[in-house]
Amino acid sequence: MTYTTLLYDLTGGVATLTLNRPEVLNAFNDEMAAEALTAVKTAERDPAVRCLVLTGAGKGFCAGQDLQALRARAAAGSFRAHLERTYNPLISRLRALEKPVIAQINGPAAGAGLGLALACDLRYAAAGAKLRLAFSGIGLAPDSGTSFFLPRLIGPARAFELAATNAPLTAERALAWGLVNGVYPAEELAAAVRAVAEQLAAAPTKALGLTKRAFNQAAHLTLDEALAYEAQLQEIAGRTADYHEGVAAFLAKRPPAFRGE
Ligand code: LHQ
Repeated sequence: MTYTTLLYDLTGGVATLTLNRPEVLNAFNDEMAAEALTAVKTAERDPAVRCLVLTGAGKGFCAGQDLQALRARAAAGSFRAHLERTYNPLISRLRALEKPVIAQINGPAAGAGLGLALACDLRYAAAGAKLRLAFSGIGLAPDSGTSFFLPRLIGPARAFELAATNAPLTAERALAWGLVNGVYPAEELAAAVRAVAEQLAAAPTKALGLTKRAFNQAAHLTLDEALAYEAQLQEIAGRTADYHEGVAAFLAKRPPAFRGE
C-alpha cells in the first residue's frame, strides 16, 4: 500500500505511522483521514505488527482539521456527516485496536489531532510541545473523542477549563496531570519512544489486547460486571501460546520469549 499523506514503516514488530503534511503541522484533509484509517486497519490485521506508534513529520504532531481544506469542501455544511465519515471511525478503530498504541507528540497537537493522541494508550511528548483543544477558538464544540477522553484522563474541571479558554497545555503540565507518560528533549523523543515500543512489541500481544478490551469495557461496568468480564477475558488469555511460554519461562528461571500468539 502506498500513501500520499502519511508514511508507514514496519521494523522489528513496531509499525510507525507518520502523518506527513508538515507545511500545515500535519492537519487533516479528507485524504489523510482516509489513509490514516487504512493504515490503522493494516496494523490491526498484520500479525507482524505488535506495537503501533503515531507521530508527525516536521515540527508538529497534528493540528486537527485542515481549516483551509474544510472551507474549500463543497459539502462543508454537514459537519456531522464529515465527522461520521472521517474522525469517528478513525478514533473508534484506534481505541479498539488490540495492540499497544503510542502517540509520539513531537510538536503541537490540536483539535482532532489531540483527539488522535488521546485515543492512544501511551503518550510521550517533546519538551515544550503544546496541546490545545482548539475547538472553542473557532467557535466549535469538542469532537474526535476529546469530550470522552479528556475529562476521564484529567478530570472534568481541568478539561472544561482547557475547552472553554482554549489555553495551551504544555507537555510539562500534561505530565504533571498524568495526560502524558513522559517528556523528553525533542531530539531524544524518537529514541525514547522506540525503546518503549520495542519493549511492548516483545510483550504478550494478545494479553495486552485483552487488557485494552478490559479497560475500555470497565469504564462503564459495575464492579461485579467487571469481575465477570475479567474472568471471561482471562479464559481467553489462558489459552494463548504466550501464557504457556510465560509460565514455562518463569519456572525455568529464564526470560520469556513471547511471540504474540
Ligand atoms: C494550519 C492548521 C490547520 C490549516 C496550523 N489548518 N493550516 C473537523 C471538521 C468539522 C468540524 C469541526 O471539527 C473538526 C475537527 C478539528 O480538528 S477542528 C480544530 C481545527 N484545528 C484548529 O483550529 C487548530 C488551528 N491551529 C492552531 O491553533 C495553531 O496552528 C497550533 C496551536 C496548532 C500551532 O500553533 P503554532 O505552533 O504557533 O503554529 P502556526 O499557527 O504558526 O502554524 C504553522 C502553519 O501551519 C501556519 O501556516 P503558515 O503558512 O502561516 O506557515 C498555519 O496556518 C498552519 N496550520 N494549523 N488546522
